[in-house]
Amino acid sequence: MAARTIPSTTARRAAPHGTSPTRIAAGLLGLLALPAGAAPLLDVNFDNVTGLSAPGSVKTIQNILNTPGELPAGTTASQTAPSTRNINVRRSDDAINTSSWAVTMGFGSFFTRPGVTNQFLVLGDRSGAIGDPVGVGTFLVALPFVVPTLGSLTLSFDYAFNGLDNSSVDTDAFSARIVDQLDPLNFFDLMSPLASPAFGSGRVERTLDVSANLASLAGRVSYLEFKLVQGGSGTTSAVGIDNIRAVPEPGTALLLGIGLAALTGSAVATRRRRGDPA
Ligand SMILES: [Ca+2]
Ligand SMILES: [Ca+2]
Repeated sequence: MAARTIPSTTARRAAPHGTSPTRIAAGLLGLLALPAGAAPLLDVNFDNVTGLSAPGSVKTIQNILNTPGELPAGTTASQTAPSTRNINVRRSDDAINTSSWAVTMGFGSFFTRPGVTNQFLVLGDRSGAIGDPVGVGTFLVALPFVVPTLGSLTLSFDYAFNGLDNSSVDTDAFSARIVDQLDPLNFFDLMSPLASPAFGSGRVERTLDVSANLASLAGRVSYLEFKLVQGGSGTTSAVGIDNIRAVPEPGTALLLGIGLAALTGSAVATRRRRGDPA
């Protein structure tokens, strides 16, 4: 019964407070015009990690996770023997970056940026050029975020993967996946369309339709998980990672905007029905 007066009173009274249909429409048009989509769900470049004061400085993942705010809350890491210091963040003037692409040397300055000291994540090496540890190991970092329920999601990161693969035993491999926080068997492999094992470097950028590709993960807390496996004795590999981003695409932002506009309109209508001041 209250609905009889809502259309006219909402439009007339709401105008001075900035929620008129005209303003909502203008806001939606603004969203339509946005080229870059909504705020990122993940945006990690490791340049905020403190304590790397000189070339060769290494800050272990354990120390980083003990420093609030240097990685997203809830980030996890794990590594097996032979050492517990083989996941870390380093500077672009570290030997692992500046050494050549020769096997078990470095990343050929892949992470160097003009005029700045860039910082990046290393999986599978303790310090200096690649070479320590030699042997079997698994090195994993997982960053949490919530997969949107609608639209599409673009995930991107830069990586460099150099190693000595004793493939007569097991293959050294680098993987990147989106994994359900509560169900490790529910995951989406970001690397499977690429050459594997992907020795080399490059930028992975994949835009996924949530309903088509990530339906079982939609709305759930998930991890963007990076893992290096050294598969057998005599193998020595390392991976560098930087510029990790997860961004909802404009379609998702627009739908979110429509949802917010609907909620705003609903709140105004509720206040009108209750007779509250705007
Ligand atoms: Ca960086
Ligand atoms: Ca080393």
